[in-house]
Amino acid sequence: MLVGFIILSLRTVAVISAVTVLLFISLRSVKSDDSISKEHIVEIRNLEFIPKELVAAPGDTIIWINHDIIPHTVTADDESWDSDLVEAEGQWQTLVKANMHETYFCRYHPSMKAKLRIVSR
Ligand SMILES: [Cu+2]
Repeated sequence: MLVGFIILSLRTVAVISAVTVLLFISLRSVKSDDSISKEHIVEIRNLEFIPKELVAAPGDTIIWINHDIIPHTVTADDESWDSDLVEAEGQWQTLVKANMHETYFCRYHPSMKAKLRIVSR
């Protein structure tokens, strides 16, 4: 009888612990979606920025990786931000700001155009 009660209690404790852990994990993942900044990759291939439009939030980091065999730049249309030269297989990154100019191009190849869409998270 006592042994049965102890086993039942242990099972109850185990179930409660498992539920608590699951709840903690799910709360953490909800929180991470809200507050943890993200890292985005924009690839440069064949004279194109991929993706052409990237949605990002202030505090996120965007990394441009140049997979072409020639250098490019990542330059805001109003020139308020600029990577300068990004060598072949080189990369450049910047921190997203709320008031950042959203359209950009390459100084060497003005037909290379892309945009950011900055949203608050
Ligand atoms: Cu270019």
